[in-house]
Amino acid sequence: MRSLPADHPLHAPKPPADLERWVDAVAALTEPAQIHWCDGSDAEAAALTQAMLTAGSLETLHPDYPDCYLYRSHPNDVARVEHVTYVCTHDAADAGPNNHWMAPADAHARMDDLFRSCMRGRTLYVVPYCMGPLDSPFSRCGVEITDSPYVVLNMRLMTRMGNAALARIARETRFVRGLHSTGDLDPDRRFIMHFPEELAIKSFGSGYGGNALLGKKCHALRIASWQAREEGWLAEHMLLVAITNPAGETHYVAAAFPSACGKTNLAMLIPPASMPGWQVRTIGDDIAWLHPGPDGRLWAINPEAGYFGVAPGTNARSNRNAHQMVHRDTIFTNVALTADRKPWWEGLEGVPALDWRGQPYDPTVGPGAHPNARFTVSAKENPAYAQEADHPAGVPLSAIIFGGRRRTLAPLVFEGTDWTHGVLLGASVASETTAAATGAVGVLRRDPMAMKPFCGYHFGDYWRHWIAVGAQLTQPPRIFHVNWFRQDANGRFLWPGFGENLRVLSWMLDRVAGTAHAVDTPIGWMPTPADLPLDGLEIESARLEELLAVDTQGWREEYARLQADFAQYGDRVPAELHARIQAAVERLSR
Ligand code: GTP
Ligand code: SPV
Ligand code: MN
Repeated sequence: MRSLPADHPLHAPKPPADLERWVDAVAALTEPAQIHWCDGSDAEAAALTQAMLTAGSLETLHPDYPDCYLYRSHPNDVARVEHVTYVCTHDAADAGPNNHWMAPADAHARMDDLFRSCMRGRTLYVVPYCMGPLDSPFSRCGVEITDSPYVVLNMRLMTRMGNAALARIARETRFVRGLHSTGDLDPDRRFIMHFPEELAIKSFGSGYGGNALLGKKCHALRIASWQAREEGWLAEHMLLVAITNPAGETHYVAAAFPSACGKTNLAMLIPPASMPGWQVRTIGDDIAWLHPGPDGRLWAINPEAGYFGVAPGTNARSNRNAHQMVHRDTIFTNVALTADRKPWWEGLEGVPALDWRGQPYDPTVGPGAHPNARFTVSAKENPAYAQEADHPAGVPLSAIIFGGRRRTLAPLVFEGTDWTHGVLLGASVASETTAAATGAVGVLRRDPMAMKPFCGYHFGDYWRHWIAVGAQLTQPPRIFHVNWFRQDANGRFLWPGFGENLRVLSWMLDRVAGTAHAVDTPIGWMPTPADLPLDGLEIESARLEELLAVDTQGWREEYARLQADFAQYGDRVPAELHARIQAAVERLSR
């Protein structure tokens, strides 16, 4: 007798009783026409895709894009909605000034009102998933209940979804419960609620990625950051990358940049032709879970299995790997279309025929693709995929990089003098807002550790926890701050960025090895232009000087702003951070 394929539905493990009870209770509240337990199989994905094509909610693309589809979301539902995202803890103080807060009982009541009967005529999908390798002790499971087949197809690419995850859930006792409905897409009836004390999420009224793919920001950052503090680890908005130098030595680096500020690009970096022998491979592009290891190093896993990446700006020059990657098995959301139905966005050649709303393209009306148009694709499609992404123990970090999008002040790169100073570098990240969240774009705001929208508890407690984790490390990663986004008076970027960023990474790895020179400045250690490997790069020396200068008056003002920003977190801010600011200010005043 032939054995069944591994993903055959007959292999479905028996769900634990409390999961079945929860599904029954949700079904009683939401009244779906039917219930479907997702097994994660190819056949299931094909059937869902076919149903969406028939319904007209997915569209096929040019034959050069096999198994790729276009999805257009509601025009009012194109980004994360931070103003209606809540952390609902019993004590409001625990959520911190960095989160919107609602009492758990009130939040449940309000959400249950919205969910009542909301799935009539729809299918309720039960989506078991695992964040992280299925056999890793660091991974955590969840179940998302949703009425959106688009969410199911995305969760299948972004997580280890289906029977294998359900089998782990059946073995373990704890899983995160995420309840999602697209609802009626009324922005006034849209809420994303987190209950970290209950390991629960309720999301209503949006189908957009960060609001609706509950394994991602809701579970793997907001809920996980809370769990991580209780359990002694860190859940971070970080890419993970393996960098091999010409000598064949591999270092693992994590980097936190705010949304749409370059994580996917750095994670998939292509070395410039003038740096032969370097190799960069991707472990993750958005989220990293960090654990202090018994060896005193900090170990990292990527809890995700795919990328939900920014499409605009992606092209063969800026990111050849990503450009190749999104030519098969990809879901495109809110991109434009060429006349022959190829996906199009700003940064690609030519002009589209239809814009992201499906209207004839008119450049006077707006961009072709939505600025937050995204691609969803399995990480396995990445030509630079690192096998280490599947290692249950993760990878040991040599360096952590923080960065923001800042036209002025922040230099190209500087280095923390030790772990605690590195925590200050992270806590002081500020960045111009992007289209990844609704609201004004280009406004400078403080975004500590790139976690402003994602930290599930009080920032003061979070920085304290960061310092406590560092205290356990005998071989901590070095911590750096970068800014790829400095501009000249004409609004031109001073630094070429993208692949050329490897020059800065090379200096960092030499710092890790103890071989690179740096200058001791009031803000941290900095390279001089001569310390960076710049062979093969044409850049005026005046620009380099500007990129690597410390503006004394500007930094005095910056630290004053930082102190004012920290003041809102009161006495939960670790005294060590105040002391480090004070020390820097004194040096700047000498
Ligand atoms: P999320 O998925 O939203 O968390 O964002 P991300 O950090 O992964 O953003 P991504 O890498 O997709 O960056 C998107 C934007 O940053 C695009 O507009 C890119 O063109 C721009 N970008 C990335 N790297 C660089 C760089 O080195 N220099 C410049 N000037 N722009 C960059
Ligand atoms: C971000 O906004 O940081 C993203 C996209 O990575 S989303 O998953 O929508 O949050
Ligand atoms: Mn992100």
